[in-house]
Amino acid sequence: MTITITAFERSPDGGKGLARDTRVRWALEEVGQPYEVRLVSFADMKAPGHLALHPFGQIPTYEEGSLCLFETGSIVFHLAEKHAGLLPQGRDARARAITWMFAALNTVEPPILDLTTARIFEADKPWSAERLPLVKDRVRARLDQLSARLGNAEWLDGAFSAGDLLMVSVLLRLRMSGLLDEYQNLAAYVARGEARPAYVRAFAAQFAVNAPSDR
Ligand code: GTB
Repeated sequence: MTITITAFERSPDGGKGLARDTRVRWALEEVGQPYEVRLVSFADMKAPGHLALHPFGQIPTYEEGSLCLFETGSIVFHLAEKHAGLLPQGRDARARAITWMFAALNTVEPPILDLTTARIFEADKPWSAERLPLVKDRVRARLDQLSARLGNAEWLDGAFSAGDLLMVSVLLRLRMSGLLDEYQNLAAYVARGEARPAYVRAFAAQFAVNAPSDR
């Protein structure tokens, strides 16, 4: 059955892979599923056709026959349950990998998103300089804990899993801030994720759409 996802017609990041379709493309590549992409403009995302797929008017969405999903955590989980490669076989190991998926999205991603808001959307506010260090420290608090847990391990809990896929995807967003490089093991962890052939293919696919051109 054909899988179709949606992605930005042109991502504001110019192909850095930071828009959330990249993590879905990555999961699809990890489990070896071909997919098609429907590119949508900002206006398309808020039009009734797209809102029927995604109530919040965002990308990415996922269609597979009559199944329509939104939320990257749900899409990655669906793929990980349906295909081998992203969740371990053992019941307890599987539950732990799923726990890391939630940790990435519920515990680590929120302060990182807050930092993006503070750095980009609030930079011109008179209180920005005072707030930014507080926001950065909240990110550091999470990174301290994550770094301590990861230690010298290759992945968060044994073999690479959907938990790592989401955690690396979330941490990638920090690179521009310089905060990731304050943690040698986390920077190496992210680099290991980026070096996976499936990630390389996913990144190249989104880059082909979003890279700045002379046109
Ligand atoms: N929780 C949802 C999920 O995980 O699926 C969040 C989805 C989401 O935020 N989608 C964003 C979107 O559609 C795109 S990824 N935004 C449009 C809107 O809300 O109107 C966020 C994003 C956008 C751009 C960059 N960038 O250019 O660097 C990075 C990340």
